[in-house]
Amino acid sequence: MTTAPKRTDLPEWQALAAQARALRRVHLRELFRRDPARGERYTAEAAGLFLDYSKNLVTDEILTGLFALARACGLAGARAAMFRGDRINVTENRPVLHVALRNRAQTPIRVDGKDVMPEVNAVLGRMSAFAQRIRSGTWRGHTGKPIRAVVNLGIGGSDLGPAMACEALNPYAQRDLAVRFVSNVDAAHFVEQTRDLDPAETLFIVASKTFATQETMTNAATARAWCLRALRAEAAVARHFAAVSANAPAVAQFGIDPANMFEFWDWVGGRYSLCSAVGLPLMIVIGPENFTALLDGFHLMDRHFAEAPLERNLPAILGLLGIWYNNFWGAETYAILPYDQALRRFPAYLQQADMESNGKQTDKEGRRVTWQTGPVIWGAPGTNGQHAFYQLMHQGTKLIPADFIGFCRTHQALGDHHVKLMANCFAQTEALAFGKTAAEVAAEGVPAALIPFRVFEGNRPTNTILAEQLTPATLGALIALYEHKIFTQGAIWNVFSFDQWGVQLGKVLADKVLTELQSLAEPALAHDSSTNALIRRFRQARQPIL
Ligand code: G6Q
Repeated sequence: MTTAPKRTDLPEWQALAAQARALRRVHLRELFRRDPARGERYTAEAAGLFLDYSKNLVTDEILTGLFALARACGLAGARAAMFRGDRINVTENRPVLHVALRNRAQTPIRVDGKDVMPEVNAVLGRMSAFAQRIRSGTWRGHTGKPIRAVVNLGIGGSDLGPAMACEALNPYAQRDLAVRFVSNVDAAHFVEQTRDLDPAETLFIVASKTFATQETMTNAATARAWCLRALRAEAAVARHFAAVSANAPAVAQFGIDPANMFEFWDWVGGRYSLCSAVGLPLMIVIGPENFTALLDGFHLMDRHFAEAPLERNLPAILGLLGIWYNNFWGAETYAILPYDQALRRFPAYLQQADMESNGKQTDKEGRRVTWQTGPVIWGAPGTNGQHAFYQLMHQGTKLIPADFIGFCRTHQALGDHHVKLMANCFAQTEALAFGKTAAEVAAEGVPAALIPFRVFEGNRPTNTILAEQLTPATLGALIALYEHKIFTQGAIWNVFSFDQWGVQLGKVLADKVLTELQSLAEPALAHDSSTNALIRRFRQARQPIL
């Protein structure tokens, strides 16, 4: 291990800390007054996304300082190493190449000297042929009926991406094909999602990189039994099950026809896998052409991240602004607020992408970090959030930076719904930034005693991301924007963003307890007194296993 300087010892870091102290006395109202063109100057655009970052607590000097920090932390070198296919996932000794999955330019990307693009294209081609057969009804189930429902069985990275994107791209869906997602090991999830489905018309996609995850394997076994109970022939499995995995032997052992297995590779992280075969349910639902448009959007943002100077680079700007609040203003959380019902699941998707990537306590040198790393990511669509948690954002005591995401055009042009939606989006960022002073409240005729309760301090920072319409390409660009924002932040915090030992821990922890819960004889428990007592209590009241 080398001994790179601690991030907090960098002169660029210390300069920013001093600038943050100085800026605390300046209000956004003042920053906008000083520079009337601020709202036009602090903007950037790429891959169909327009970013307005003017409502942030920054000045030209601070932005210069943030870009200098990115340079001092070697962001450009780290970025080049990822695109080149270096083994930057050091703790798992793997490259990180989700960018290869959507490398529409087809430039060779080599892993151990071998270009991965032919394999990537081959799997995309097989997915596309399979998707067409399901969509056109030429793929028949065991009894000869066409498929009407696709059920994805997967969890975490093998669930959140396609589940989010299927909802986001609903307007592009083939509406006579239902798509469902079962992730939780809680049987209620499987039961409720399949309640109204006919096994003869249902296709299960078992999506698991490892093909060993407890939840997914349990749901897959239940699905198999559900299917066979109705169709009464082992041969039905081949017509009603497909697999998405990096583990071919385990797929074969489960009984899924290798012809229905769609491969991905260990250099694709689960939370970065939407463009791999993990996107199969999405491709079936929106069609290969729209899926390709999604990949095109991802690729445009990838190129922008790789090539644009930091000062105009959307992911770098978003990442650095996040660092500014996380590390220099003490913000602990970050809100994602899409003004689009179809992006309902986008905050949850980013929660995984961001928190699993940068929720790390050890720097690349193996030292305990002495600076804050990834924030808590949360959010909900507007306008719903306005009637719930925005109160705390406006008048609470915590600083919550937020991204507002909206679209100029809607797929559901119904009356004045969309203009009302976007009026709320713009009005909220304005109110968060500028607030309402005591004088303004008094001028409204509010009694003196009530004025303190009606004052809004403002100075709450937000970004606005505006695009023309939520198309497959726009969604691709939007996801890639956040992926590379996360990459930027990981490079600056000097953490490994592409492993997830905390998730691995969860995967093994439950096994021991499961044996104890299931054992017929009273088990000898050697946990702490709390865990022992909980296990005993559960055993006393538990149902027999059916
Ligand atoms: C993602 C994580 C995690 C993973 C799931 C499912 O980056 O590693 O969310 O995707 O645990 O894993 P499998 O695909 O192997 O079932």
